[in-house]
Amino acid sequence: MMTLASGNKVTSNESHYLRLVNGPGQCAGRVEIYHSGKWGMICDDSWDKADADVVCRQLDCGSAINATIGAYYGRGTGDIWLDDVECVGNETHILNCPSKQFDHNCGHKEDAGVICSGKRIAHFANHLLCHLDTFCV
Ligand SMILES: [Ca+2]
Ligand SMILES: [Ca+2]
Repeated sequence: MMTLASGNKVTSNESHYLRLVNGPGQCAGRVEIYHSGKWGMICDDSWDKADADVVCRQLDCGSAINATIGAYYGRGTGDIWLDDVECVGNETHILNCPSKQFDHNCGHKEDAGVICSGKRIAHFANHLLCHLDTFCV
């Protein structure tokens, strides 16, 4: 079940000026970065699991299950802050990855997103208790 393009439902977990918007839980959604007083998006050119891993880790959401492309979680509005992101996967911040920062050749139909695993924090009997989210695996 997906709610596309409603635009501003924010189920976010904000950390280090990074948030996930419009997803079904706190650890999935369109990636937005705060810069220069505004939230902006990431273009999906070169967007892949290594890049998504960095975002997931940064938000304490475990590792990436998927890197979503093509505005899977709806089109954002405003600026596109990053394009051609080329993380190795072990960077501590998405801005530490090589990319075209604050410059791009994209439109919002290319807004990037992530689906993260969530973070498993404890086992109780047969139950898995997950930190932050529903995507615990
Ligand atoms: Ca990449
Ligand atoms: Ca590009």
